[in-house]
Amino acid sequence: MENKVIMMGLGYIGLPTAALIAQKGTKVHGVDVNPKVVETINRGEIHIVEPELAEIVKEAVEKNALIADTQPVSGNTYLIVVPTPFKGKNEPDISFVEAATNAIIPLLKEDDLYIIESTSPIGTTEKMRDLIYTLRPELENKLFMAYCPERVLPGNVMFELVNNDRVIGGVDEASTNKAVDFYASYVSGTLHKTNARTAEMCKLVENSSRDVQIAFANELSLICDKAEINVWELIELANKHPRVNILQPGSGVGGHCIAVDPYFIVSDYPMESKIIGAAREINNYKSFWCAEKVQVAKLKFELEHGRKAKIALMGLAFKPNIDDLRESPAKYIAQKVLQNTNNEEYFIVEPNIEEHNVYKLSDYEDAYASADIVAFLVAHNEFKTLEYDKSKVILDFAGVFKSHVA
Ligand code: SAJ
Repeated sequence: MENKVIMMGLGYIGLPTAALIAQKGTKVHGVDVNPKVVETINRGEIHIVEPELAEIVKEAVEKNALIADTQPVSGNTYLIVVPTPFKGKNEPDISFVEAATNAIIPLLKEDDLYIIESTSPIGTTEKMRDLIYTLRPELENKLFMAYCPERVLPGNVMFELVNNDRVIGGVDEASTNKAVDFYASYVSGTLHKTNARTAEMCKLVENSSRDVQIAFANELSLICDKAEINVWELIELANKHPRVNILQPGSGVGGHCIAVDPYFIVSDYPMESKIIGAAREINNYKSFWCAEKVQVAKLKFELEHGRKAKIALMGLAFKPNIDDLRESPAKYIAQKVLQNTNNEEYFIVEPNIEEHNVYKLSDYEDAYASADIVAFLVAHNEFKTLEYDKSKVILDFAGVFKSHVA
């Protein structure tokens, strides 16, 4: 029988994956709770920003290989690619995974393959297996179930979906093997077999590892600020050691993955995850510290010059050269600084977006030329074309000039 994939969730990962599978010749029925998203995709258009995605979706929809809908239909392979947000104080909320699973439970039949890709707390796949078999006891041990985390970097999704290695963990060996066969149809990276719990943990650990490493760099930046050492130079020199590879400090850690996933471990294993929890605190504190630095610079300027400073806040995105402002430390810093305005003049800059619903955006060159205090919150490429101007107070949090912060 021809394989048919039911993709539950058509967001940043679900839609590119659905389009890619459809492009490779498998029929995909994509499901999203948002009717607007469904309409957009069925017109052959996309609702997210991702290079190369638009053409692939258009082609897949025109060929009838990809159909979007608000409801699932019967298929052979079910992929759960929905968000796992927080509830309460940093506790993962798997209700979307549960809802998507509940929606397909009536459709399941013998030999179907069920895969979760959503970032999930450890034990989620087993929990969903138990839920499915409680409601469909006649299918017990007749389904294949696995967890396979996505690992793609926004902005490079279409390449990484195909080329990255994947970690695939079934609830039993037969499930792992069946899931490996499925991914082999469109992934050219190596497919690594494990069990479901290890695969779930692997995703959380990858992002936690990066968060811990960035926290180390951010902690160094705080120490160096007090010790009057240029942290950028220090890290470059330390990295000349063959076994040292320190990441870059910044204005904090943002995005919906690295700043989020470590909490999935910390909330379930609070006593054990000391470094992982501390890294989250350090990275969050770094953003607070940057906002305080701007405040201090502003007051100092006023005392020294007897007038209000003009201040440029350079960048709002969560990392360089993207237009994504969600969970952005730069946005947090801007909000915090602007809460304490006292008739100073501000220039808010984000060259990757046209307009913002709250802030009036300024051109980056104009803002830089006009400001007395310039705080680099993100190291966008445009900013690196500016020339270091000694007459200004430059708070180089993002390493644009790799200069000492104040
Ligand atoms: N950052 C630093 N210093 C650095 C590197 C990054 O401060 O040296 C900051 C960035 O500015 C940003 C944050 O960290 O605020 C995260 O950016 P990122 O580029 O490191 O990662 P994301 O969130 O875009 O994507 C990550 C990736 N995970 C890893 O690299 C381990 C990606 O492969 C995952 O698929 C993605 O999370 C996800 O979906 O989980």
